[in-house]
Amino acid sequence: MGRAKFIEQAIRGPRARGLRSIEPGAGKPSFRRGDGDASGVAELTEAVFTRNGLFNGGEEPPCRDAVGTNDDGTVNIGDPIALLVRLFLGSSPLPAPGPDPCGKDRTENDLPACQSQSCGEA
Ligand SMILES: [Ca+2]
Ligand SMILES: [Ca+2]
Repeated sequence: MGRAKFIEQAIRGPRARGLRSIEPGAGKPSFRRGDGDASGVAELTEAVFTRNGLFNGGEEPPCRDAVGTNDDGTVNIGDPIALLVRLFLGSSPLPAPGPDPCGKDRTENDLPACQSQSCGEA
């Protein structure tokens, strides 16, 4: 639900709000899906960063949920591939949140919750 709809329902009163006014993932920290290095932008370097972390002993991403671009609850080679397909072939958007704007993960998985530095504080 967008902010405008939430405000509209808040103005109309509690009967109109119901449970639909609760954002999925409310209370969770926010991040941009695909922005694995927390730079604020999901770009080609993310795919390289993730691949290096997985196979070349590279740096661990600060937010594993962000590099989990296909949102299947694991980080593997499918994630940089999903990002590359999105960036260069214009496939369907990555699962929420993101990569723009910041948001909360709307699915439950075993990846640790993370607050991206580029998204401010939770
Ligand atoms: Ca980035
Ligand atoms: Ca994944």
